[in-house]
Amino acid sequence: MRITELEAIPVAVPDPPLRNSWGVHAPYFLRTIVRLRTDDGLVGLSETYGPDIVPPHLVDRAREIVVGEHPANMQRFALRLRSPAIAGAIEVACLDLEGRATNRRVCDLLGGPVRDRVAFSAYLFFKYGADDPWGEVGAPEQMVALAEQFTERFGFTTLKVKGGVLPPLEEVETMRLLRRRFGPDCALRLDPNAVWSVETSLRVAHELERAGVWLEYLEDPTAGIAGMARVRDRITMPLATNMCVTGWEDIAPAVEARAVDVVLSDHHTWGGLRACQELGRVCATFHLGVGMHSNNHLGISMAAMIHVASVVPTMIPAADTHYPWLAEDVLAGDSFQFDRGTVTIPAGPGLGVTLDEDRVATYHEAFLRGAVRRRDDTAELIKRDPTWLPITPRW
Ligand code: GKR
Ligand code: MG
Repeated sequence: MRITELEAIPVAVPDPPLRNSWGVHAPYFLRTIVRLRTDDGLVGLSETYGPDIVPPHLVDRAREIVVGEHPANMQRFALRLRSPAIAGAIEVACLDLEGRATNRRVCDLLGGPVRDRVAFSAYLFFKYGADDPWGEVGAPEQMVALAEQFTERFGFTTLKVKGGVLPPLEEVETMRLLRRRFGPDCALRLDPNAVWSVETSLRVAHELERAGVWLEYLEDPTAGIAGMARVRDRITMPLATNMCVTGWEDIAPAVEARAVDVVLSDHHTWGGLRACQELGRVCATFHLGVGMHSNNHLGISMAAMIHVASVVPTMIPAADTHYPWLAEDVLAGDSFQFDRGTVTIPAGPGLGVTLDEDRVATYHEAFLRGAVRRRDDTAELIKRDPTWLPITPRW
C-alpha cells in the first residue's frame, strides 16, 4: 500500500454566536478535511484547523513527504513535518487507512479501548440570540436554562461553562445556580480563558467555596505558568489548563512550579492520537490528571476524539466537545448520538466514519465564498460593539 494523494478541503460551517473572553464566534467556523488515498483504493480521513492556522504551504509540505510512502511511516512523517497540527492530521488519516486496510478500529491500533463509551461534558457558552434552537444566554438564569436543554437532550452529567464573559461575581452566581439546579453529583467546570488577574482568580475561587460550589476544576483562570502557580498555591480547588501547558516543553516548568492539576490534551495541537496517549502517561507520572480540550469541530474529529479517549486509561474527566453546537455534520449517516452524555466507539474499521460528499461540497463552497477567512472573535465582537477591547486581564 502506498499513499498516492493528499487532498486538503477547507470548509466553512455555520456556527452560533458563542461568547468567550476575547470576543464572539463568527457565523462560520473553519476546518480543513484531510483525505489520503492509496494505490489500492483506500481512503483515510482526518480533520484539522482551517487554513488560517494550518496554511496551504504546510499541507504542500505534507504532500511531498507522504505521497509514495506507506501510511505506517507515521513517526517518520511527524519528525519531518515538525508542526504538531499538520503531523497530527496526517497521523489520524494514516491510522484511518491502516484500520481500513487491516479491518481494525483505530482504538484497536492504539492498543485497544479500556472503556466502551466515552463521556463528554456539556460545553455551555454565553451567547447572543440568533437563528438557532438555543436562544440568548446573557445572564446566570439563562445559562441554567441552556444547561437544562443540554442535559435533557444529551444527558450530560458534567457541565463546563465558558466564562470570562460576565463580570466574575456574576459567573460565580451562574455556577451557584447550576449547582443548586443540578445537585452535588453534577461535575461543574468554569473556564474564563485566562482573562482574570491572579487576585480576581483567588477571589472567584474563594467566593465559589463560600457559596459551597466545589468545581471539578477551574480552567485557566489566569495567564501563564507563573500566574497559575500563584493561584494554585492559595486555593484548594483543582486547576486545569489548555493554555499554559500546550506542548512538551511546558511540562517540566509547570510541574516544577506546581501550576496545574489537570492537563487538557488535544490531538489537533499535541501532534495526534499517540501523542495524547503519551501525554496521558507523562501526566500520570507526575500525578497530574488528563482531560480533553475542544474547539469547533466536525464528526471526523469527534470520531478521533472518541477513539483516543477510549484508550487513555487515566482520561477520567469527561471530554469537552463543541459537537452539540454543530447544526449539520459532514458525515454520511446519522450524527453521533449521546446517551447519558456518553458516546460509543464507532464500529470501524479505521475511524469508522465516511463523508457525505454533498455536504462537504456545500461547506467547501461556503469557504470559497469567503464569508469568513480567519478566526477573529475579537473583530466579530467589535462589529456588535465598536467600543469593546480585548483587555487581558480584564478583571
Ligand atoms: O470555542 O470559544 C471557544 C473556546 O473558548 C475555544 O476556542 C477554546 O479553545 O474551548 C477552548 C478552551 O477550553 O479554552
Ligand atoms: Mg480552556
